[in-house]
Amino acid sequence: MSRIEREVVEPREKARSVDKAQLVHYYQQMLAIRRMEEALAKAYALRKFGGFLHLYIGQEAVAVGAIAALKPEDYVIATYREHAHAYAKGMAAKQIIAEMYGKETGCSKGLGGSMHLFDAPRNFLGGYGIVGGHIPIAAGTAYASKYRGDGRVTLCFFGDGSVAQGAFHEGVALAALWRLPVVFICENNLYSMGTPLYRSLSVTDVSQKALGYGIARDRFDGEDVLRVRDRIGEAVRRARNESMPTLVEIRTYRFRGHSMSDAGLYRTKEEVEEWKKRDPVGFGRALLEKANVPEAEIAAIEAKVKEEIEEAVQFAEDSPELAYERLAEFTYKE
Ligand SMILES: Cc1ncc(C[n+]2csc(CCOP(=O)(O)OP(=O)(O)O)c2C)c(N)n1
Repeated sequence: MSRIEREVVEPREKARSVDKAQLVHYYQQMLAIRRMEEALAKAYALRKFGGFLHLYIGQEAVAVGAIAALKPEDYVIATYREHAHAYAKGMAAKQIIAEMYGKETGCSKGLGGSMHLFDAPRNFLGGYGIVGGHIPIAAGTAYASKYRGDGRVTLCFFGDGSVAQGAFHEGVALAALWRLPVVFICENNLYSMGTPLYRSLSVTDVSQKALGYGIARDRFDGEDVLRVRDRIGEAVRRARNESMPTLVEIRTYRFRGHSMSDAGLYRTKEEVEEWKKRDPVGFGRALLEKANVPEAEIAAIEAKVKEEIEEAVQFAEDSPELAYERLAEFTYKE
């Protein structure tokens, strides 16, 4: 067992009573994210669109579980691996896929593409391409909420590669000092591109960074959507009721490469296969089976998801590109 593998072993919580409709909803969301990204990978390989594409496959329970703990008026801000967070916050697969294709019907009129999804009405404040660059922005939105007294919470997602960045410390320090209603979620998928965490941080328990700022922390494995929802739920309550930030480290794994051009030479096939045994989508299906949801009902959810994603791809294919003359309209404001 490698050093990385040893770090993610932890005891499981006891069984909980669960609401069937919620389980169905979480499974539908995780599966739709998985299928949407598989469709995106295929389209990218067929050169239907260019730029970068960082897939979230393997981490689905984190975005779905954490965002399930929010109210619609709460803010979510994320990095370049943000397709899942956008979908879980309510953006339609159509709008996401069309954005990747660079089409006018995309959420940013096709001008952003992957890394730049944004949906102001749903309070999804974006993907950001600069590692850690959005963490002070999250402190800013939480400051605005506190100043206005609007009761909103900001969830800020970032990778383990952000933790050594100055922006991380700046954002967390101010959030702690000013008691801001924000939850910092480090999605620790063990690698920053090809660099394992122990080569970039001397203390690989990321949650310990909270100690230096005097804020609450939590740390757990992220394959179980219900665990993620419940544990992030505690942090969200702390933010909303006590106006106090929390730093949460969720250990997870990306099954695909860092981006589409990553050959994955820094990890073994065996390691990837080992993690696939803890597939959050498979875990979600097992939760439905445990809750005695009939196989036919699960198959119906799966068929509906397939249809949703196929329709979204078709929508993107059929959509027009933004007319060249309109480009500046969204770039400059007089
Ligand atoms: C400030 C900055 N430095 C370097 C890069 C290049 N870069 C893009 S992604 C990445 C790795 C980040 O890894 P992590 O934060 O762990 O997120 P993950 O990709 O694992 O989700 C790097 C170094 C960047 N985008 N921004």
